[in-house]
Amino acid sequence: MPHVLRQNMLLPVPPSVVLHDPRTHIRHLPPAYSPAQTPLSRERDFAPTVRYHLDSPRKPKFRPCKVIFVGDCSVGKTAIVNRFCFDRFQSNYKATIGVDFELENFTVLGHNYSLEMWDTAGQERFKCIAGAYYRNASVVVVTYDMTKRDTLESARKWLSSALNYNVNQKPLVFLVGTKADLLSKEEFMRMERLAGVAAAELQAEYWSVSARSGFKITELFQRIAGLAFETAVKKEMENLKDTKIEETTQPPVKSQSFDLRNFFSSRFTPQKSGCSC
Ligand SMILES: Nc1nc2c(ncn2[C@@H]2O[C@H](COP(=O)(O)OP(=O)(O)OP(=O)(O)O)[C@@H](O)[C@H]2O)c(=O)[nH]1
Ligand SMILES: [Mg+2]
Repeated sequence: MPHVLRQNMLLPVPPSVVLHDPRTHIRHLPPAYSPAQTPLSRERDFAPTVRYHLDSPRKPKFRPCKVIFVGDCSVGKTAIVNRFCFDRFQSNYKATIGVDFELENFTVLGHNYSLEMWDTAGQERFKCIAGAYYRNASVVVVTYDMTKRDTLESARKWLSSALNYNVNQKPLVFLVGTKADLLSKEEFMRMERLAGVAAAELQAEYWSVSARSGFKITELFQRIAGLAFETAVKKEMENLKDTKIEETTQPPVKSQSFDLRNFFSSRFTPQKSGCSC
């Protein structure tokens, strides 16, 4: 009776396994789409100073990173966010009204890090509403439709209006061509060449993706999270350095005198109500 035997056997307890989502678990700096052409980091990994800083026993906490998606209407902004966040694709077009918001949690080098994704409307009539959500963006993703060249020409306009709301910081800029699945190989290569020139002008990192097939979607979001995280750590390192310099430039306090008269007078004044017992 093999089933009885198995019941009575003392089976070893299986080790508890923590499963990480490989999409959102980042241990090395994800590479650029074309590492030779990016104006952002060309390194294959996070800077050693960043790893060293994070090794300290103090566990730094990082604020969520604001990522804004801008571009002409119907270029596929909502589709790329939905493909990454929910692994779904809808072929019928439903215009975004104003702005949509999604939060995605990552683990980068063992630290929690979230991307706040602000998917803005491309339709002109919503522009004034969407503009209000551009502020404090750490990352700007300018999106264009690879099948429509005029949407690439609009990229400059979208980027400059996003940067106008972010004059105090320098966001990381990505130029993303969508709907790569709809192009023949020749059309794809021709469009990438044109977009590469535009990306260089805009000082943006270039990516071609397809929300329909999922081509390069995960890689793009991992790259955004990895670079934004590295930038946040470097900023924290700078801030710490500044506060240390401030502390060392403060004159040392040699002695302090306290006026104890008020302290003793309030303590030893007899109570008006007399003894409480
Ligand atoms: N074939 C194909 N179609 C796509 C792709 N991405 C988006 N689409 C289609 O393009 C249309 C517009 O996509 P959306 O993501 O809604 O465009 P949007 O940029 O968010 O548009 P607005 O919200 O109006 O600014 C939809 O019909 C999508 O199904 C893609 O990668 N491949
Ligand atoms: Mg949309």
